[in-house]
Amino acid sequence: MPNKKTTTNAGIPAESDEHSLTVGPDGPVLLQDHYLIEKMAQFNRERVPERVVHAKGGGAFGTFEVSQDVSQYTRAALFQPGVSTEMLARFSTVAGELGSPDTWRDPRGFALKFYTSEGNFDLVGNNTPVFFVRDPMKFQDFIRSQKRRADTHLRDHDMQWDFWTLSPESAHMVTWLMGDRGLPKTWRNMNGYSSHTYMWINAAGEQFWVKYHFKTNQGIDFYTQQDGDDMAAIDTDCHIRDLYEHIAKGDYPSWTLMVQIMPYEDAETYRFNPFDLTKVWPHGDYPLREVGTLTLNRNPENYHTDIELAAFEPSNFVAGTGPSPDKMLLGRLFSYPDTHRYRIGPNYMDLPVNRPRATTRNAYAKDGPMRYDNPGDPVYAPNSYNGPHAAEPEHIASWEVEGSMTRAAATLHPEDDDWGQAGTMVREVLDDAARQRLVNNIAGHLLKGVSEKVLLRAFEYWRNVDKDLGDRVEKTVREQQAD
Ligand code: HDE
Repeated sequence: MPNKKTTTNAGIPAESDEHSLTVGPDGPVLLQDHYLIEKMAQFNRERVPERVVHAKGGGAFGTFEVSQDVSQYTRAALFQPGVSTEMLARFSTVAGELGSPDTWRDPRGFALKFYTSEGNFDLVGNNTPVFFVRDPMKFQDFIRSQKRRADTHLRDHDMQWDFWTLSPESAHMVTWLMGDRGLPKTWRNMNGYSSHTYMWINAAGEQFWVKYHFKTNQGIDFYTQQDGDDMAAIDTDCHIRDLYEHIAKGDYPSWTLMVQIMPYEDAETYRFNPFDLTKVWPHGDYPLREVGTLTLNRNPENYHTDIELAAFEPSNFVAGTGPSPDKMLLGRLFSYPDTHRYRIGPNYMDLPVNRPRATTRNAYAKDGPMRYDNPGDPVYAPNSYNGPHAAEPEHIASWEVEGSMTRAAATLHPEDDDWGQAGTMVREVLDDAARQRLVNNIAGHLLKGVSEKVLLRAFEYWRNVDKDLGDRVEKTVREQQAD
């Protein structure tokens, strides 16, 4: 017999796990059966709303160990030589709901929370170094075009390509999406990127621009479209399972953090807009430098508590780090705390997985639903009763701005356009086999219900990326339509 006795939520021993309270064994169920009512009411309230994007995912805890000295660029404690920081990672798809297959073609979320000695630092990236759009005004529309129609409640490739072909800035990211990186074999076999440009600030207050690259130490591996489709029918949770089982058997996945550092003053004259999220900084311009190693070595004890309620927010900047003029990043700084307040509640930061762990919290936030770690008096600042007071920052992350209010596309740098970097990737980064898989993936996706008028735009879209690629895509589609 198990030694633990079932209790109610109030700790009162439950009278039965199986039988409702009735008049006689066959009589009516009684309203005073508090435990039965508690069980049914609790069951109806077990779900929190799933994430509006990145709903399907999984993750684990680990450590980040600094191996190189980058202190000349940042004073952030977690990036100092020899420092080890506990962290949490969550990987995810983007468009699929909670029950969708791990092997749908999609970018993968690569969200990191570092419990640093100066407060929590969150880097919420993807497995791609760029993104589909460069203005937050279009993000909501982009996501809706990837999800479900209003009439059929079905995903619709015509809708996806209608948006993409009317948004040429998406070309670089769609090339990544339709290529091998759009269907990683496991979360262990993919890189993670900040995608955005961020700021680093050193102890002297000097500012630098930085892009983060988490290079997998397990090697890049991917599914072909057919293998991914097959796996979706075999095991919809194969990525969650893979990560959990490898950590459980002590085979800990790791990533090496590399950064690209741009001197602050280079930004203005750089050949690409360094804050345009649809662009990379070619590594020849700003080489990768190693910082340290991220290792995932502890599975969540409870998926709901540790992963479903985890709240990542790009706005958690610790000293020595900061934002950049990237419009998408600045939009995200509002959106993540907003979505957490809606999804989990205003005191989401009170939850163990979201609280700072390596430093004390002296916030004046108080009360509200489900708050259990409430600060005492004084409840205001300034005060003369020994309450916390803000320390004047040694440096505030900042950049120069000028101009009157407007709604306009960002200024173009010499080599800025919507097609060039995608074309360079197709011609110079992909090998023949990868290019052929790209053609097949694009054509296969277009053949699933895309209307003729959108098809014609799609062929032009791909010819703008690379003439040969576009011609091959059109030829493949037309041949298969004729079959
Ligand atoms: Fe997100 N994104 N995002 N996103 N995103 C969310 O926050 C948003 C963008 C990313 O594992 C949401 O907690 C806006 C880029 C990841 O819990 C939401 C914009 C990148 C995750 C949100 C973007 C990301 C999210 C929904 C455009 C890569 C999962 C649930 C301005 C650099 C984090 C949530 C996790 C989740 C907003 C664009 C990555 C709605 C407004 C670009 C990895 O707040």
